[in-house]
Amino acid sequence: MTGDASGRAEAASGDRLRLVIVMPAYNAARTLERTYADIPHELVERVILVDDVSADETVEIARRLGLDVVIHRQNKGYGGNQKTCYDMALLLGADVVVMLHPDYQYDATRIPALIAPILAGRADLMLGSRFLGDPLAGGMPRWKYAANRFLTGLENVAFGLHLSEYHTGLRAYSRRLLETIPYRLNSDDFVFDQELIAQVVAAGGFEIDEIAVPTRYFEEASSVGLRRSIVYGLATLRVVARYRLHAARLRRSRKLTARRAGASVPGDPTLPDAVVHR
Ligand SMILES: Nc1nc2c(ncn2[C@@H]2O[C@H](COP(=O)(O)OP(=O)(O)O)[C@@H](O)[C@H]2O)c(=O)[nH]1
Ligand SMILES: [Mg+2]
Repeated sequence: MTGDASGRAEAASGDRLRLVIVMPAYNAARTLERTYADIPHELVERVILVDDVSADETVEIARRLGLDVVIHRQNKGYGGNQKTCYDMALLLGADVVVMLHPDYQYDATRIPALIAPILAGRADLMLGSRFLGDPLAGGMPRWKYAANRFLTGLENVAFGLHLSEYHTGLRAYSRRLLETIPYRLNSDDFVFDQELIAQVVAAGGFEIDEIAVPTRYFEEASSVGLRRSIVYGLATLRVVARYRLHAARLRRSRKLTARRAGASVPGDPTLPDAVVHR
């Protein structure tokens, strides 16, 4: 546990809402400490880092910083990493969960603004959007900017939303949302993030909103090149198509069928495929 309790928000019942930060990590040694330092610790109950078999000192640094560290036995990928992140956060009693990349790409000092609508009961999914600011000025490559704009436009039409971007790595969720959405059925790859949004839309009854976050591009902040981006883009198109077929009742999708709210966490809560250090 980090920080003191005084600044934490209080639930209507008077209980403090537990904010848990999860960091899906893969070779984050050079950026983890900076990312961690910017977290508003006075608001946070726990910070969990899930290591996807990094080849660098990510785990040692995370332990030194006092994070809760979970180590995958084998590399699962970015989506597989997030599955462990959310399983752990729910298991540890999180009321609100923030997903923060440990690569210092997203500004962790924006977390209070990001979670405020969830704490106020006005939103269940909050996205930190780079496109509410100036992503090109922040160093986003032009081709990523164009691809993001194209996919975002398509997703807005398909989902009936008006978001400025869907591809951000700074997100916050209510516990109710994570308990309802069958995220364990999603891809273990980057498209996990898009599948989750499609699930939220398909479930209905969840408010999605966004706040502006600065764009930060530098060498360690991005490992995804053209080839992986093309795979990701095509996978995103497939998510959109599957969503439309599901919504039109032409082809039902199990992934897009919400679980009962309050149902237990899917998968084995003892996480047999991971080693937990606390
Ligand atoms: N588990 C896992 N995480 C990865 C992998 N590649 C990248 N990541 C994580 O996924 C996040 C996004 O990747 P990144 O390269 O920063 O993508 P970009 O910023 O969108 O270009 C980062 O927090 C990485 O630590 C991987 O192969 N496995
Ligand atoms: Mg990044």
